[in-house]
Amino acid sequence: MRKKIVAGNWKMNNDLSLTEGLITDLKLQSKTSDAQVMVAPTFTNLWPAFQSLRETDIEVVAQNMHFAENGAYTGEISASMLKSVGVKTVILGHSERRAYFNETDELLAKKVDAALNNEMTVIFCFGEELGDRKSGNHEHVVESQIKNALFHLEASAFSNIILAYEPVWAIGTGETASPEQAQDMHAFIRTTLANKYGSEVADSVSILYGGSVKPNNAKEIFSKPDVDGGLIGGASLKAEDFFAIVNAF
Ligand code: G2H
Repeated sequence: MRKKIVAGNWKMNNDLSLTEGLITDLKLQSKTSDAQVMVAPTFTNLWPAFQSLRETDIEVVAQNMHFAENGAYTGEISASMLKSVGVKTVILGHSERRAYFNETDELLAKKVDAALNNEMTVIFCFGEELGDRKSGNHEHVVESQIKNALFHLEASAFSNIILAYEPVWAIGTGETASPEQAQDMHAFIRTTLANKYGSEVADSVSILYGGSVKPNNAKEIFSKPDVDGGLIGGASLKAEDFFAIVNAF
């Protein structure tokens, strides 16, 4: 059985007091599904979030990290720094990092290696742009993003990899991939993994969908057999909406 996961990506939202408020609200929610819940605050709020959520089953994860262990990388954060504040999982390759911070597949491969070498779990994000979808090139784009950043890994590494398919045209736009589009792509991703690593590995990896998941569309998206959860942006900033999505499983 693959793990079901719903992760809230808070992006660059919420200062310390708003983060504390959101966490207080999260603790008032009750979970009726068996999904693992994660939240990704900004770097400055990781430690207070970890302290506040440590007695709960909500995991605190980071939105990014650098590949180096330490050194002259002004403004960056390493895997061991994340681990020192209780973080064991990191989101890498989000399309906003790729688009605004020029993160390439090659760089992401190094970040993935650094996270895995530090015994962290990676939520690896990828997805095609609107033009790729319109030209029918979406599967090719997704396949190369996965191959370039992950296919140098041993099969055993995939026990610490979660995939997140996020079509760029559906991020924060209110546009969602239809449940069928999500299922088709997730099945394609699993086949791509199976071709390289075999079906046992492919069947064990959780593949999340991200892109304008809301309380009113989560159930249908999560009902698809190859969709194992969601990476939630806007709708994760309200505890009630986020838990409506968590409980849509
Ligand atoms: C995609 C998603 C979370 P949103 O970026 O990663 O954000 O749900 O706001 O589209």
